[in-house]
Amino acid sequence: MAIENPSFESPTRSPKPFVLDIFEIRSGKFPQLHTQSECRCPGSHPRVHPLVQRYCIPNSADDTTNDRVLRLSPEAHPLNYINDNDIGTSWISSVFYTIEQLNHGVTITIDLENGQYQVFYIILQFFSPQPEAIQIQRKKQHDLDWEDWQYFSRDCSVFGMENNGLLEYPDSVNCLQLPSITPYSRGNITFSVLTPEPNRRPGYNDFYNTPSLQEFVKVSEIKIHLLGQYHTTAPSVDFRHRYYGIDEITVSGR
Ligand SMILES: [Ca+2]
Repeated sequence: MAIENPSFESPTRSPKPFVLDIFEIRSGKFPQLHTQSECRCPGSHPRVHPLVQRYCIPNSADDTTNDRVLRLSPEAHPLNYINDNDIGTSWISSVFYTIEQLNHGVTITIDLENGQYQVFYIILQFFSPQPEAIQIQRKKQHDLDWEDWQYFSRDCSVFGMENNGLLEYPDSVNCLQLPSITPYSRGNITFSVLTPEPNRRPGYNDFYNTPSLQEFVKVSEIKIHLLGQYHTTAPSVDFRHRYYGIDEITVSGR
């Protein structure tokens, strides 16, 4: 849609009273303004080009304007790259200036939308060095509280838990110990609910006769808390290396 600038005469030169000018502006056709939000256009060009969607144009510009910029910088790493089914695109967090900030970490919340699922796997594929600890929680339903689901840590005592603790019941939660050495990048961590390794989950091979396990896989929202990081917490490491990057989070369920 073309946008017209309402034209009106300057009150200093016009014999018309100033209120009439106001009236004309109010009664004119307002341009449809856009603000930068999810469209990922820069503030100077906040409107997605109506014909060529990879471009952004100024609010007041005509559809045929040549004043346009690319909608998404090829250098950008927005959060939706975390689950775009493309291992070649990565979300990258902001940089952590201090070790304390890094140890506090970030929380990623995934709303599965459209209700409740049975989730059996979560795979985290990292672009950056891996966090040293991960807490995964789930909500069975949107109106219920968060429940612990799985912990991972290089040293599970940070969560007050033992390394690779036994799973006493089908819905028990433990902390799996992460290796002391991990790749600097492109590592991955998998949470598999129904698995005999490294600790056998009671009922894993008899899912349909284990009601508590069926409850344990019900999910409507997932929260993944990343804490600390391998490789980057030595004082000699430049703080600009302290960020999280994730190529893809895969949630497998039905
Ligand atoms: Ca991706």
